[in-house]
Amino acid sequence: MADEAEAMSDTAFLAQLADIVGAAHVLTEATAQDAYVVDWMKKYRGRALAVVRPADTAQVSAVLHCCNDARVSVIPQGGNTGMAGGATPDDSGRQVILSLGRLNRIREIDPVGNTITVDAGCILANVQAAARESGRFFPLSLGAEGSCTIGGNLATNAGGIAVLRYGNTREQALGLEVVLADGRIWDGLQGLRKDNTGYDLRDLFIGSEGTLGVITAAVLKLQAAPAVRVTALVALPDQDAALKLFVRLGARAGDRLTAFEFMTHSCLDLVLQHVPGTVSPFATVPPAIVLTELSDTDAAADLAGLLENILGDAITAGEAEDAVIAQSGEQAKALWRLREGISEAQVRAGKTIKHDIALPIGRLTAFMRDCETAVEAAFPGLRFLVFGHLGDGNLHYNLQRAPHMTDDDFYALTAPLNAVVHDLVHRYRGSISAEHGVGQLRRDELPRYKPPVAMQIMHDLKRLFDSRNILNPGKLLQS
Ligand code: FAD
Ligand code: 2HG
Ligand code: ZN
Repeated sequence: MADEAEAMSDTAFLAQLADIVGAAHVLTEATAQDAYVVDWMKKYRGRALAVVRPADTAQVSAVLHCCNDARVSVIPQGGNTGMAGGATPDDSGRQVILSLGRLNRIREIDPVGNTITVDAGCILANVQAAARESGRFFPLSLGAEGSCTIGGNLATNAGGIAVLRYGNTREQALGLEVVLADGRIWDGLQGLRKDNTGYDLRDLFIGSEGTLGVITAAVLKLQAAPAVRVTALVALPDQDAALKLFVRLGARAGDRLTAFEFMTHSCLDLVLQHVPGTVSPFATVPPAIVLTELSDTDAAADLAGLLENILGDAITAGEAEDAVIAQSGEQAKALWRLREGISEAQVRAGKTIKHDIALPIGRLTAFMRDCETAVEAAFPGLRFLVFGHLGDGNLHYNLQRAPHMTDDDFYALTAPLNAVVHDLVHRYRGSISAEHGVGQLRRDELPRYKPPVAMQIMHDLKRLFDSRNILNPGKLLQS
């Protein structure tokens, strides 16, 4: 009898949603939902009452109003490329996935204020293209840019490969439009560069991972387009050399240093083995590798000469063994593929336990040494895949199973392995989530490392914004 009543109320509830967005945009069949209920890493799988695809802010507002009244949880989802399980529903089959992909308009480009206003469901690469077509540059860039959305980037405060020069997603945002849990709309799209009228609501929503409100649009900063760019892959004798090279490049190239990405030899090995079409420019895979890029808005700047010179000095000083400078855009792309293919290669190679950590830059290599020793002592034989945005102090400290382990044996190590890595990160005064967010992946670890006062304030804010706990419950914070 209860099941029948629930089924009837589900029918009525789904009909309400269909009235708002159109029946074709309320997906209830398992096959239609498939791409939405599993995350990119295929680590999390949930079930959903429906996937709802609104077309605009008014529809998002009406859907949230309806869900809040019915106390149905809502999981905001953009491109579903997140790495913390933040966009995957639980397995109750009672939650609604709110997919923002149809909110995909470029609303306005302001060439005087140097801003672009976009719907939250715009794919990042489309925002980059719109900026380019208007003679400007939108600098946020990451491996998933062909499918992640601006809303997801803002909700996770994504980093990526140009943070060193331009900052995280937060630094790109001048304003937001957000729908609150009860359907009210906050229009914060003035796009002002100065506005000291109290608490900064924009910064509260950025990085809130869909737990405080649904971002429906944003005003983003544009930059002058780089006219010249030079990319190099550098072979290093060891990991310590990476920091020396970083300091050397920073001192000579200043803010023309746009990217400084690091990987250990096992990452390059993995890419060469699993990503079709990749070729190493080095005869043997070096112990450590850096991919670096300089760029300038002045077409006359001799960046190739400058980089050649700096790398030559680094080789003379023993800080680098070899370097390849891309001679064309195609070659630069091929070098980037070696770096950006690491995530894809990991998925193909098997299960990975990931750590996305931030550390004081100067202590990175000391940390790597200490952590390797600690992990090896506790869990001998694991494969280390250490890479990341070294210039931002951000490492992806990932591990794969030892040859003698089954996947299940390996996954059973997750909690104790996380404790070894993250306790050390904490001792080094670092962060256990640099750029991917907390989602469900790090939720239970957060209270171990975040001060109780900060946790309390976050819970208080959550209650204030979402008193019925319908927005992405169980993500970021324990419910
Ligand atoms: P989703 O995965 O759909 O959602 C992520 C979180 O944001 C969820 O909690 C979701 O509920 C919430 N959310 C989504 N849209 C909204 C919205 N409109 N309003 C409110 N909440 C919302 N990340 C980096 O930081 N740096 C990298 O270099 C990087 N490289 C990557 C490379 C690859 C190959 C892949 C697969 C991922 C990478 N990521 C990286 C992770 C991921 O792409 C980013 O975190 C991205 O910002 C997520 O965007 P999305 O639209 O896919 O969000
Ligand atoms: C990257 O920098 C992404 O490539 C993904 O943040 C990291 O696969 C990962 O762990
Ligand atoms: Zn990254």
